[in-house]
Amino acid sequence: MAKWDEESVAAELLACEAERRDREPFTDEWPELDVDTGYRIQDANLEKRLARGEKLLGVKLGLTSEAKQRRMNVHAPFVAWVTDDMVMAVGDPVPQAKLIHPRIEPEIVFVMKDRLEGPGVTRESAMAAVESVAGGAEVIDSRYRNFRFRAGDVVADNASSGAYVVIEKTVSPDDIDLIAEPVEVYVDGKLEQTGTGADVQGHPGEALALAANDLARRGLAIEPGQVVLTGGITDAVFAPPGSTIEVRFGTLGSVTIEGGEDPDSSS
Ligand code: 0L1
Ligand code: MG
Repeated sequence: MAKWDEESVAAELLACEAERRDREPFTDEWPELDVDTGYRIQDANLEKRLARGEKLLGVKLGLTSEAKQRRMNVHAPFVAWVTDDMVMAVGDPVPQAKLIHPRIEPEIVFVMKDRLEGPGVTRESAMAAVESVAGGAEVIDSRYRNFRFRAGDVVADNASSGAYVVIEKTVSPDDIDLIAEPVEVYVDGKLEQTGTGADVQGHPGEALALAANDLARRGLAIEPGQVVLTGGITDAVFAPPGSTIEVRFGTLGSVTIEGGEDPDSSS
């Protein structure tokens, strides 16, 4: 009999998160943990998050850019959940005490006006359902050692969710060229990553459509008022205690995130 099943993997992932403990990917021992199994585990853990009082705020996509797919060696995008427990205000430091090995990546964020339900959603119909666009940054964290995982592992792990911040400035989707929108990521003042909105599936609206169509396979939709993080535009940068990360967009503003204090230091 396999050592792992959906229930035990779900419980172990939440335990790793609570204890700030990483582990080897489950697929090392349970290769049958595929993407569909990963989604059942992800949804089971969303239910547990909601049962303990977290509020569902929306959806995040993972691995929608070539840069991210190459780095993680997983070559398909996927969908996961964001809750209010993951929200950072502008100016908040990286919540090191909750995370194992945080990394930061820039994201285009949509706030939804209308319900978006697949299948058959296109970039155009997806963008017509968007209320506003913002820039943001996701602080990803993985329950897998050295971020080593296969597709089923990372889907089960809610796509390496950790925390995220949305820059206060918002624009109407009609007032921004999302393909050309540039972003730069600085670590301790040094430029480390650059990209544009085109790096996200050619246009972040394609990622939004992809999310709606993928959720439809599980009978789910994106609801009015929800946020959608469309996926890291560039590779993520490490955000250790004491570091300073700045994410600077062309028109969507910028945010500086301090690495914060080392929760394991005794002083
Ligand atoms: O750990 C990872 O990089 C997987 C999650 C990807 C998140 C993203 O691409 O936005
Ligand atoms: Mg992301």
